[in-house]
Amino acid sequence: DCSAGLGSSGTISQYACQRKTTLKNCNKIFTDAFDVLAEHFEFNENKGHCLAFMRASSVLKSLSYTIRNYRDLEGLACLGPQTKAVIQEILEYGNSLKVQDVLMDERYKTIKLFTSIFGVGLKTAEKWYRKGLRSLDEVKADTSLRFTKMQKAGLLYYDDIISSVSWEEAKAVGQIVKDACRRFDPDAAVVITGGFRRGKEFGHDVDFIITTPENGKEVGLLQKVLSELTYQGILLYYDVIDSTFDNAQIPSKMFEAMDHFEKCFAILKLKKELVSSKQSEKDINGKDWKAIRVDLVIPPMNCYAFALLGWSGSRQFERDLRRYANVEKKMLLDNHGLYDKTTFLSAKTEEDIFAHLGLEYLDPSERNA
Ligand code: DGT
Ligand code: MG
Repeated sequence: DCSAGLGSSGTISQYACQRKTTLKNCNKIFTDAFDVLAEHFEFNENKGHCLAFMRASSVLKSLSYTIRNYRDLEGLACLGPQTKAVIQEILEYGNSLKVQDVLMDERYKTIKLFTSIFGVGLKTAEKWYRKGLRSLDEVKADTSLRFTKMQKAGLLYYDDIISSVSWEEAKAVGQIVKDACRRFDPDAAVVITGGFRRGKEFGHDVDFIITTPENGKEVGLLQKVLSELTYQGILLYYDVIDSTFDNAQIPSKMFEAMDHFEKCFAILKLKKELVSSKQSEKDINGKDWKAIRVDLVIPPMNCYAFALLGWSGSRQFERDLRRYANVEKKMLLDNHGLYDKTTFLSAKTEEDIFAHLGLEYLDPSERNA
């Protein structure tokens, strides 16, 4: 339960990797507002303001008490005049005018709608907005647009993909992926990562890390698994990104950069009969399946712990973990490894990586920053 105030004994770290952030959020009224503002600044490519609101939101998510007055903010990291002003406004009036304005803003609403399509990023959404398009129907009807294969799939399965994936559905997909992998390598390790590993009940996709105990044996596995899923008739869409991984590569400083492992962005057809709570359910059109977004990432075993840590999220947790490694330890961390000045530090488990960084281990359920 969330206690009132009196929480700010001691200080709270500016780094999410030094805070425990569970899914229990005592300050949702403030963090929802900050998340909207962060997204607004992201859409306007104002990185500084976007980051400021994301960090402030993350700090408030880690508190075990609800902010009830301005004094509760004492000793909290990452709160500047701008974010404090929003908190003050919400404390006084129950909401923020700036947030209300953003939520009503036509550009914000349209960019949010368009970027919710699988395969549509900020640049494309903006281009469509500038063309005067405002709805999905208008986008679909515009014959001058050239859609990528990914966007076509995104539009075709839009309603299924926008309705979030439940843990029950994720488990059912997990069984399908595991069975397909084990067919070709009985020792293959198949782990659900991302938000579900952090204990979320719903997600926008299901993320998997797949590897084999023996380094190198993972090569070729993805292609076999994809053939198997195609044979089963449940692979609705896939895009394979080949590995560009080089063991000698020094970790990149750029967090947002995609990692170098072989991976696949897919859409799977999940039969409702395979989901325990949805047995024999059909929608009005008699459709007895749901399209689910699935990411498969295939690192070699010697990178397994780094890949698992990097894909478990949350995004803010990952950003702060790398920033902490960089600024406080003068090391470089990414999804492939940890580099200390001249040497790579090896790790078999996530615990090893936290230990290398001199950090207390955080369970995935405490990484919901
Ligand atoms: P969700 O799926 O919306 O419920 O939430 P998450 O936390 O599962 O987020 P998701 O699926 O977008 O990504 C899972 C984690 O994987 C995320 O916290 C960071 C990592 N990740 C995903 N995509 C990328 C990427 O393009 N680059 C890097 N470096 N990391 C990524
Ligand atoms: Mg996910």
